[in-house]
Order: sequence, then structure tokens, then C-alpha cells
Amino acid sequence: MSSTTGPTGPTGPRVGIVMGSDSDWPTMQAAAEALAEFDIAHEADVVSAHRMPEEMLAYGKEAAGRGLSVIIAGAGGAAHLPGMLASVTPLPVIGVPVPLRHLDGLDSLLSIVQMPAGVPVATVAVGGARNAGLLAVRILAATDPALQQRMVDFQAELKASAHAKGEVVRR
Ligand code: RP5
Repeated sequence: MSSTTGPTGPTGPRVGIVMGSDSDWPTMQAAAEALAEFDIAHEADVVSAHRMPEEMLAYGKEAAGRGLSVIIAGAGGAAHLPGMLASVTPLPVIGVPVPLRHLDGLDSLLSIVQMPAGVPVATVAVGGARNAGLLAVRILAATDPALQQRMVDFQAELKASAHAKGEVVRR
């Protein structure tokens, strides 16, 4: 899989979504959907740490120079992809533990979250690709007031929706 969505401009994709296998896409596509909601140009690729280590390292080393600002990396099982990318890029890396058939994603979570000091990976919940996308938006919004206002509006909608659900429960 390889795709680029969102407005095209001189800078190209701002966020790179990578995963260990195309079988991770059903989980990872929620990150792409969140980015699309905020019109963030992004790309999605399979870059396996174990099956294509040279390509994985090249992706991480070239990401900042290509204009990416954030990497979202998802993998399952022995999920080394987010940590290995974080070791070769200065960009923020958000790790998504992908749940597999065995161990319910606990293996993926622990593989991603237990990074040594000095090499951070911001790990979301097992299967939490939507939050990975929203966290990437927040990172970009820190230096983009218009995008930050859109995040504020999004949070207000979330609150209104939670209130509406609460009203249904109380009826
Ligand atoms: C991991 O192995 C991938 O990230 C995927 O979650 C898992 C299984 O991959 P496939 O056997 O489906 O290709 O490296």
C-alpha cells in the first residue's frame, strides 16, 4: 500500500503512516481518516522492520528531509517498527500497537511502549490509531494557530456529543 491524500502543495505529505504489514491497515486506516478530517496531507506505506530492514531505516533517515513532521508507526507482535524509526529520525514518532490473534495486542503494546531513555515513542492504546492521528494533528497545531482552532472546535463538538448521549441515558 502506498497513498497520499489531502491537499497537495510544495511541501507534500506532513505525516507519514507506516506499518509492518498490509494486514495492519484495517487498524491503521483510522489514523488516516483522522488526518483527512483535518485536511492534513499524509502518506501510508508498508515498511516492515523485520522483512525489509534496509527500507525501514532509509524511510526513517529520509523522513525529515522529505518534509514529514510526524511519523505514525503501527505494528503487531514483536512490534519493533516504531522504536527503530525513532532511533534514526529526529521527528516525533507515535506508536500504534496492532492487536493480533494471540495475546490481544499486549505483546505489541509492550514491544512499543518500553523504550529506553533518550529514544521516545508516544504510544497510544492497543488499536488506538484514531488517537494517533489526532495526536499528530495536535503536534502540527502547536505551530499552526488556524489548525489549533480547528482542534478546539473538534473538542467542543466532542463535548456536545457527550452531553447529548448523557441526556439520552437520563431520560
Ligand atoms: C508484524 O507482523 C506486522 O506489523 C503485523 O502486525 C504482523 C503480521 O504480519 P503478516 O503476517 O500479516 O504480514 O510485523
